[in-house]
Amino acid sequence: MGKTIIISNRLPVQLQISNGEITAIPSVGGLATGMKSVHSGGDSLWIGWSGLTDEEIPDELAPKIDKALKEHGSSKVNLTSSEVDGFYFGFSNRTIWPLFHYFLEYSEFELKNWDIYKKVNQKFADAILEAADDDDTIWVHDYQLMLVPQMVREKKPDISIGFFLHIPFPSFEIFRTLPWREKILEGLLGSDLIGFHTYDYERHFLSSVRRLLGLDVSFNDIYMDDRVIKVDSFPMGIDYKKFNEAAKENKKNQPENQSELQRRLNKHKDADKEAKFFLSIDRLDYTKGIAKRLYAFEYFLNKYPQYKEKVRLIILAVPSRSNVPQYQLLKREIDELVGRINGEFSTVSWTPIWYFYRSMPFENLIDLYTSCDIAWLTPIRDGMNLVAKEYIATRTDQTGVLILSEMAGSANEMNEAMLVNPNNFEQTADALKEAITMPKEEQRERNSILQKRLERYNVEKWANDFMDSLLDQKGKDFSHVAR
Ligand code: ADQ
Repeated sequence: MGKTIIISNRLPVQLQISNGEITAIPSVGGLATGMKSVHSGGDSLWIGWSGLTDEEIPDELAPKIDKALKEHGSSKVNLTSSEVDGFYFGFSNRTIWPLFHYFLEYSEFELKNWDIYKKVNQKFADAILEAADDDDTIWVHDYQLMLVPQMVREKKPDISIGFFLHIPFPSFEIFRTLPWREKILEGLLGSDLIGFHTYDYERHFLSSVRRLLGLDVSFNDIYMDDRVIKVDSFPMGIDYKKFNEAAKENKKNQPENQSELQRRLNKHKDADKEAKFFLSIDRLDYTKGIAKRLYAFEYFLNKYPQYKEKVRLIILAVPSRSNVPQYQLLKREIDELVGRINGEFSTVSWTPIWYFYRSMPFENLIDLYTSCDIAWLTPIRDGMNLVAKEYIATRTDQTGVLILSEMAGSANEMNEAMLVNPNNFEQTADALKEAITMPKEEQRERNSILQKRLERYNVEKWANDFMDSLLDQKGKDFSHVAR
């Protein structure tokens, strides 16, 4: 068996240039962690964009960058700034991202960006073809690279290719509006295995394949020429142990070792034993429903005024895609909403919303997870939502309440959470009240079931299941199925 080649838009390392020297720092993001068992296990290569455009890399530094990346089993695809604009900010994030999250009105159908998307996908495919042997296994990730499987298949018809989509696949009625819909499906069908987070996304995809390409579909197999493509769901998990153990360590921290954040949170909790912290953590993205959450919070404070001065909402919003206009507008809307609600309800001793617009180090993320009584995660649409899983993993005494949107992929596996429709403020306000008053015994009952499930189906199992299924698919003999 050959090596494994992983391909994603971004490499799992961050490059830092200082005084002509290059440092490559491993990323801590979900995908990077998730793929650890596949990538660090031995013979593997990760291909992706480094995050620096060609214009930002001085000629003399290019070999140093390649060397630093090689030490992390990585190899970069070179992109110019106009390619990043058209491919990443353009087609990926202004066409596919909104469309696949049902924000049809935000989707821009620009021929120029589509052309750049094709061109850049070909660059990624060429980088694979240059590195791949026939017995290698290729795993392509996410919506930025949907044409890559077919581009590789054309040149290497027998190589094993898997594709995983990290965002929802929308219903046929939404998907059909895309001018290049057939091309996207054909691109994906270059794979042997196509994975989604949930059964619903899988069904939507199969329905589009049947209706737009007229292909034969039986259960989760697609018949195309002399190939059979398997479609399946693989709900992504988290590194459960990492979060659980970090939380245990966090609890042991003596005051002198605690972060400023942890000390402040503890101080407030000590001062008022009935005080409750609600936690909201997301990238600042319109799909995550942050603005709706703020309106729902205002509605809650008006409907249940007895909780004024008792509850606090901590919002951690990570800056994201800030040169896409919709994200700039959203940032302004959230800034204004936070200001208005705080202005309306604050007292001399109480500020209802603590708003952080930044990324936080892992330790502070754990401070928040372990200190907040209620995690309030209500995206309008979300492929999975790993934050919900991380929160539960850190609840070492099994208390804590998770209020989760029905529209998050994770809701399918987290039935013991309080599931709400993010557009229903009344239901959400009532859920907040119920969460505040939920007996500890009930919290433990719900969380112990969730924890067992998350511990068993962790991110390593997710990656291994996908790889096993891909190997299994490649090992099958389909010579008799040509239709
Ligand atoms: P995202 O949209 O980025 O991912 P999510 O699944 O919640 O959403 O993952 C976010 C990750 O970032 C989490 O691991 C979290 O710990 C981390 N994070 C969040 N806020 C942070 C902060 N302030 N500082 C530091 N780290 C922070 C996409 C899809 C999701 C899907 C994932 C994985 O949109 O639906 O679950 O991919 O497939």
